[in-house]
Amino acid sequence: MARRKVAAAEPKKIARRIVKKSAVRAATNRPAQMKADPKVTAPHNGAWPELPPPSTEPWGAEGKALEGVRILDFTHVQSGPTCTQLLGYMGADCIKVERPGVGDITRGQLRDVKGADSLYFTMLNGNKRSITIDSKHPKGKEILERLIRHCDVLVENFAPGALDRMGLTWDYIHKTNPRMIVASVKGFGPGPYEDCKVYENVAQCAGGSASTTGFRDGPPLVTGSQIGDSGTGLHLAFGIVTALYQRMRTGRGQRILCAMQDGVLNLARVKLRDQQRLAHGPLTEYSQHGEGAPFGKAVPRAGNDSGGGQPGWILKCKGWETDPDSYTYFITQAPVWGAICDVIGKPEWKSDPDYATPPARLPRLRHIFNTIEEWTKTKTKFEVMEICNQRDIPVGPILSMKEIAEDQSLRATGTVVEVDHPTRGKYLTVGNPVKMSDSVTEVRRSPLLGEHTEEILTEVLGYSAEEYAAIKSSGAITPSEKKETEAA
Ligand code: CAO
Repeated sequence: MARRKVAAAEPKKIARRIVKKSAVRAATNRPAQMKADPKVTAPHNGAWPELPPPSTEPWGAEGKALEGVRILDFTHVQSGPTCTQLLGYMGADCIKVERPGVGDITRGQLRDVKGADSLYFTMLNGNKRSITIDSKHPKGKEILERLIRHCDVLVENFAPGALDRMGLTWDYIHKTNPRMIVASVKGFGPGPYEDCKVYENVAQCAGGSASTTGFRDGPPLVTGSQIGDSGTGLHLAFGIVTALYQRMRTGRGQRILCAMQDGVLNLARVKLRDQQRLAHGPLTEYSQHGEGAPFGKAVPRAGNDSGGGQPGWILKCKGWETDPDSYTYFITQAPVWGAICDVIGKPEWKSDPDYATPPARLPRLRHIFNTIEEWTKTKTKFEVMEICNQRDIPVGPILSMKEIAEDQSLRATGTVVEVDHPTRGKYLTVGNPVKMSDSVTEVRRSPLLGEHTEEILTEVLGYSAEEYAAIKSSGAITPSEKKETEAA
């Protein structure tokens, strides 16, 4: 009881401390945009400084959720760019800093159209502006200082120590702009591997995903989903938005670290669950149990077993002999077991003690799935979906990337978006996977290298035309001759 009282009093105390408008202004970089409705004085739920009354505008009319947030985007390759692209989709102004003449290395990786930025780059850098700055050039450092003063968040995923070697230490940044949030992706957190450079698959291996992916009699496998890179970028975006929220109360920034190993482990947490369950006996829902194969000391690879308590497997569908994706995922969910028995023509299993209950089925899962497969092989994966959905049986077709690219419903929801690019023409990208009723997402093409350098220097940072010309001739924003000779 006493604890509850303290908890209820605490937000009010916080609210009293921060309710003054001046304090709200101090906690944000743009008082005009964050200004609360002067009519409202009561703190919301006692914890939030001054929320305006609920808007009466129609849903979706309130623009972009992160409008006004400025990101100093020092990211490259995939993990960091995933994060900043998501923030850009939400409306943040992402100013991507790239090395003059070189840019993000992915611009030239896996090129499919000669002379155009690769899809690797374009699909991870939409909704951003590009400025080229040599961060080691004295004038470049001066520009960066202005950007640090101007922005809310610096996001980076350089190799450990690289930001410090540029002179952009936390102490320097925090002194220059105490409100700035500095968000980093690294391969590992503090510990024996903290200095290591890390790419996607290394993270999948170090985070416990690879050892638990694949078939029991095969080697560890990495997944096709970029859980190390894009997964960690997603975690970082969550950290940034949370830190922006906290800054509303504290007025100061903080450092955020997302280690790729940690991000992968977070996504693979059910396997750490199973590791602990192993101490108490075999993992009965793993098909290996039904097959009589003993468990070792660590969680084994479970093939296509379902990760939850409802057994599932990938089954062949009509056309599997020629189409590598003619498969369905089929879950024998307990509440619809009767419907499954009817659909596959085994109504007697409903009352047979060997099949009627989930524990009875566990030792014979292989036989059960083989029997269901005899039925799924007579239907296309979409027919299986249609028939099973009518009976609430959870199944899912194995969709190829071709099918996804052509799926009109994904286009309609803005999950797959076609964008036009000046040098490569039209390309598909993945739009905002997070749909919000009152925040619109506009997906814009990725910027050309340095496309917005002049615009950012003059319109955002306030350099005069003369100063811009001087910066240009200083070599801080253009490729050095040496670099150009090397590139040629
Ligand atoms: N001006 C001048 N120099 C610049 C610059 C700019 N605008 N932008 C980058 N550089 C410099 C850096 O300062 C660094 O120089 P030093 O090593 O001399 O200090 C150099 O470019 C290379 O940076 P890097 O070490 O980060 O890049 P890399 O290609 O050697 O390594 C990667 C790439 C991804 C392995 C490494 O950045 C890393 O481990 N990052 C953290 C984990 C991560 O995000 N991995 C996911 C990558 S996506 O698969």
